[in-house]
Amino acid sequence: MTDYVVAATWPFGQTAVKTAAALLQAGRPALDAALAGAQAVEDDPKVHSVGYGGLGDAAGNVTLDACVMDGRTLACGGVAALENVRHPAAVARRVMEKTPHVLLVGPGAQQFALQQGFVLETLLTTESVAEWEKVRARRAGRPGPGRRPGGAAPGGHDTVTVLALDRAGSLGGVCSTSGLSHKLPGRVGDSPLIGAGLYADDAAGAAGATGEGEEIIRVGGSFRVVEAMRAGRPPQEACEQAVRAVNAAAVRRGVHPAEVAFLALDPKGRVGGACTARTNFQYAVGRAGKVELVKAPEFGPEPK
Ligand code: SD4
Repeated sequence: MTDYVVAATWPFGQTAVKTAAALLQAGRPALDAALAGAQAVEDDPKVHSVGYGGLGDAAGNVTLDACVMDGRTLACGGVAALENVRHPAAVARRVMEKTPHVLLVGPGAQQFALQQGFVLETLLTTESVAEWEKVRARRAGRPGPGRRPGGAAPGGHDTVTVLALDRAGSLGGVCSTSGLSHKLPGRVGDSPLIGAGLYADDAAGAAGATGEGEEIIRVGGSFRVVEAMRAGRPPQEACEQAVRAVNAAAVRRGVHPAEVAFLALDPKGRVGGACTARTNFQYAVGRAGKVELVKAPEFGPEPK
């Protein structure tokens, strides 16, 4: 029997890792544990970039994106632009289990959530509204969405991605976010997209992303990391390759590379993480009853 391993993005990933580790320790499947971990972060009102208490789009509406993937079967599901449901990752799992589809969006996703017994509630908190106003004032006169919701959020950063290896040796992953703050209404990032924000395959590894979704989608981020592991790269090197691809894409477009990070876990339980320059990406790792916070190495664009 393998020992469990769980990894999650950002310092708030420690909450996810602790929750997930208890389930993995008890022998539960990777996806169950990863989902419980992500849900603990979705429930935390202090995290202004995931679930309840997330920051709104340009019109002030909180719209959530999430997806899940089971490395045993490649079963997967996602929801995008889902409003007023605090557990989008759990809805994504129902999409995976109860429908023949992979992705439901907007009002259709909300209707499905209601049919599945989820309740509607406001996801705004007094604190998140005040924070949204602060970001708006700071950004006044500057076009486009906030680069990172976490940059504006005290005590919280970005998307939660949880990758787990269970004691049966299988992988599962979950990704959940309220996306970039002040994004255009209708904007969807990488987080609900299988292959961009998340990918998991027992035969190769699991990977997830955080940061500016447009740049992650552009390079097929998480799938790229998993395919590098399939080709024999350790998770650390696989993440670094994907970060280099993000940097190279920015150079080709003549823009400054965005803040993007990747996290990976392979079937042997090895974990890796890497990010673009000045992203200050940290991730939590749980194994053998311990949780540690790791600072990922940063990579800038290669000189020409
Ligand atoms: C998005 N990747 O919507 C998410 C948000 C995030 O750091 O992780 N920002 O693009």
